[in-house]
Amino acid sequence: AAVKSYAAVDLGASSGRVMVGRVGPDSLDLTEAHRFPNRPVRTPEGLRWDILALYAGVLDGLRAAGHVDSVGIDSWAVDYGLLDADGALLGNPAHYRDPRTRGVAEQVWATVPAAELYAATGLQYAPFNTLYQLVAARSTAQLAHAKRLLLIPDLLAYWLTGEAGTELTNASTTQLIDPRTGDWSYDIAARLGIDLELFAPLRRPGDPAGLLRPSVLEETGLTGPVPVTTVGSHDTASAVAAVPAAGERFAYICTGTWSLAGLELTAPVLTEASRTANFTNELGLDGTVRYLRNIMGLWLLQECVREWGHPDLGELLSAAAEVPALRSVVDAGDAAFLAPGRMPSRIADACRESGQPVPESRAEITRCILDSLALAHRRAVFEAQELAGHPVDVVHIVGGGARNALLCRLTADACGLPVVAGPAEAAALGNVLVQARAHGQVGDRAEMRGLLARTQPLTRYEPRGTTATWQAAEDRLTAR
Ligand code: LFR
Repeated sequence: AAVKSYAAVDLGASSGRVMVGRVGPDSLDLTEAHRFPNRPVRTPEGLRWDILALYAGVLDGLRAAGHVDSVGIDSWAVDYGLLDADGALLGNPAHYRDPRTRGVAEQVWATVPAAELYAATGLQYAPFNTLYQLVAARSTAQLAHAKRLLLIPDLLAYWLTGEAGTELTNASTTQLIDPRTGDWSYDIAARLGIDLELFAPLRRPGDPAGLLRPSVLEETGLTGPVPVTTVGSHDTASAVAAVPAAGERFAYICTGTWSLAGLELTAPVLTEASRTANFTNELGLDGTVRYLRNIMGLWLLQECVREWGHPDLGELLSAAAEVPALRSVVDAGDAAFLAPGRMPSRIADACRESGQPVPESRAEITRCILDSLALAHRRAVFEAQELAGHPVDVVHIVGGGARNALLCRLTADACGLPVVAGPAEAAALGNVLVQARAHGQVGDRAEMRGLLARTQPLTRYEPRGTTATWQAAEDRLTAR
């Protein structure tokens, strides 16, 4: 039977890549066609994405990929570009770490109380949710001139094909979608003066998204027609689709710049307890709900490594493994760590202020970060089970952190559950598999996951020791 090739464009906060997935009746392999840096730029107006550099990287990647049967695009969530009446981009998209949303949530809650907002949208509070970004931009000339808003993957798909749509899994991170209906929250938008007409029509993973334009074919040397297929365009939705789990009793942690830790559910959890625990109900494939918490993730380490001039990561992690466990921990869910810069001293400050030993060496700081992440993973996995009434027997770690053995081992120990690590390129694989499904090559989600479990190398970590020391560390954190 035929093998088909799919290009998966997967854009992360620090790099983008174009991967080629080859799918056969019982085979799945992934190779990298092109990887390019994603360097946000601090402009006088604020922190912005260099969207043209990203688009150039996508075109280079498609050229390097060669013939493919289809193209799918996923990226980080919440951010968008605005187009004018001619369809031209109005400025560089703002970065979700840009401080322009500071204090905006309080303003929004004065109109729609936080509890009501959660009951209607199921989205955890994060200052960067698109809703807050749009309110922050309310009186800008750019928004006044905008006729169309496209989320990042939809913007790139528009440039490639000329067709505009709003992909649902990513739309669910705007805080303007009702997770019960999968349709817009018309009432919330109206009360906050957000014009839903800015958004292109909703489309779902698997839907066709147009054909590469003639100029794009020319630019990339590809022979048409090449269709673009809608995938779970939120990278986390694609990553969850590629969790190689069997059955339903699993938790997942999508690791990378962020750790997104939680469950796949069939219905949202919109209770007040869920809101105060800051769990989010994002939408996944096939009407599923990604019930999860955003944890600051390897961002904490990436920022330290940047500050230290990029020392060898392998050596740093081996040294960290030798440092005594759980000497000091920080709250890896704390929005105080959101902005870039000075990360080692911000972590040291947090330890000092909470009366813990201050980590000094690079190894100690790294250990503090990994212990803190494992602890935050534990808390999210436990609380999600409780709030959703959905018990699990195993934790799957996918994404870049699946390659970090120390992080996986500590997470298994902290949770007292086995951890299955891999695949590291989960977002790209989920992207490929949704395209393969749309092209009739794989069946339902369970079949996609079975194919992953059979074809991808996975590492299992059994929990060691007692979880009491982790509980004690958690009590130390929450006592404050
Ligand atoms: C991960 C991610 C998270 C989202 C954050 C900001 O890459 O997409 O799911 O909360 O980036 O968009």
